[in-house]
Amino acid sequence: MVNRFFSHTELKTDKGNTRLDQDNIPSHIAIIMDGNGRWAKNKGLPRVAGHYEGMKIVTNIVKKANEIGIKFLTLYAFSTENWKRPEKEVEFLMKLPERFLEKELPDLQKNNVKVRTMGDRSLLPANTLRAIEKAVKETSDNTGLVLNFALNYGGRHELVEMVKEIGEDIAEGDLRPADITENLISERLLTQGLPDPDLLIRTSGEIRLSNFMLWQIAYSEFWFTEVLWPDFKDENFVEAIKKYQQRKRRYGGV
Ligand code: V07
Repeated sequence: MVNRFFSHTELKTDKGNTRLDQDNIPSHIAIIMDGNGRWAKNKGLPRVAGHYEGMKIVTNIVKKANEIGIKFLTLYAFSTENWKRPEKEVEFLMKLPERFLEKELPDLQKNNVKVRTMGDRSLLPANTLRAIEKAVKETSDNTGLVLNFALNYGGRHELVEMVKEIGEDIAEGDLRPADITENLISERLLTQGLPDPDLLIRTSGEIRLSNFMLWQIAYSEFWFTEVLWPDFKDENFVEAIKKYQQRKRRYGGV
């Protein structure tokens, strides 16, 4: 029960207990899940232990997002730059989609979650690809939360591929330069069918985009936290959404 006589106390001790404004729930949240390696290092553990712990947090946040009524959740799981990491670490990371889905697919199904991915699938190991394709297929008719994993994704790469495609269409005579609009571009990106993110969250204190969704975040609210991804709690997630709700979104107007 909320103490209505001492609401100042409630504000001070807010651990995510106050209510969200149900009329202003962000439709699409994108998250850069950073700090897994540092979390492990702080504990004297190998980096992969951080990645594994981070995977458990994905489960929690998907559940919470669903509960809150988020419609689209995009998670940056693996970037085009991540291939430069030590081979053993890449190998471990590439097994995580399969491990995650093996454990979570039944619950995702039960909760009406629709799984999709964005990024170049051609470089993924066969087992990883198979697990992902199975999950995408089996959840394709679900109508609840869209859970979009950015996997081998890079924002500039996405833009380059879009421009190539448009160039080809023009060369073939199927498209005129005058037909190029913002909508046409949006429809040719990997986020086709998804609205632009309303809120971008990055954990672990780094204040940069790292090649994530360069086109799509033009008007997104950004929320950064020092909390490392494996330490990220439901309360932190709710806090981010509350901060979003407190901001006045202007879209360049006044
Ligand atoms: C990965 C765990 C979360 C923290 C960030 C890095 C490590 C879930 C997936 C995943 C991807 C596709 C899919 C289902 C699950 C995943 C990678 C890394 C490469 F269809 N977590 N997670 N994939 N981490």
